Amino acid sequence: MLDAFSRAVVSADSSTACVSDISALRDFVANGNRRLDAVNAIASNASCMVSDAVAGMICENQGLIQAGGNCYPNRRMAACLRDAEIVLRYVTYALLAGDASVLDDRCLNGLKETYAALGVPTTSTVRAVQIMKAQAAAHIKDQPSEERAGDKLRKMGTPVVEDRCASLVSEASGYFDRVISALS
Ligand SMILES: CCC1=C(C)/C(=C/C2=NC(=C\c3[nH]c(/C=C4\NC(=O)[C@H](C)[C@H]4CC)c(C)c3CCC(=O)O)/C(CCC(=O)O)=C2C)NC1=O
Repeated sequence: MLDAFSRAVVSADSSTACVSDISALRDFVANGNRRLDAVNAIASNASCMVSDAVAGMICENQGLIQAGGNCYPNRRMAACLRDAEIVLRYVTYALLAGDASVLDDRCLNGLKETYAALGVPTTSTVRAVQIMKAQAAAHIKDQPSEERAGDKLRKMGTPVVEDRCASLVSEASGYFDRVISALS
């Protein structure tokens, strides 16, 4: 598993050079508190995000919870909720580390094959991941919508800078996209 620092060392080493591009690492340090706020925004809303994403996925495809569907019976429903939580957790690890390797190596490696063997439908999984991607963006920006969240609306109240952490939103989105492409 690598993070932004070890990644810089490994890349420099593979071309037998010293770490020369310090500016990206300097930014990583300078914006460290924003990164921690972003991770916290996801982690502390995780159970709500997971249940909402899986509920949304099922609403759109109710065959999943009928006999023969992959969220039926309750044992599979529980496995599905657990998997969505696992994916979200590894995305937050990657966001914390500033590097996707923990997500790739410990979560996505072999997942497509596992799902194929178990008959877990990847299009539905991808839908749940897309919903979590949208939720994560809203929570990092601390702009969850009243329309979608209803009385569960919860704002972190952390000071959010002018660009609403655009670079962290796009970095997090990239990790969700990695999950989607690993399953597709
Ligand atoms: C640390 C990384 C890690 C991952 C990622 C992981 C995934 C994982 N998901 C599994 C099962 C499963 N995954 C699902 C998930 C779903 N079914 C649906 O219809 C939805 C589309 C979707 C939820 C979004 C289901 C239902 C099962 C059980 C399938 C079965 O036993 O028939 C299994 C088989 C073993 C088990 O049931 O526990 C693994 C290994 N395990 C790990 O250790």
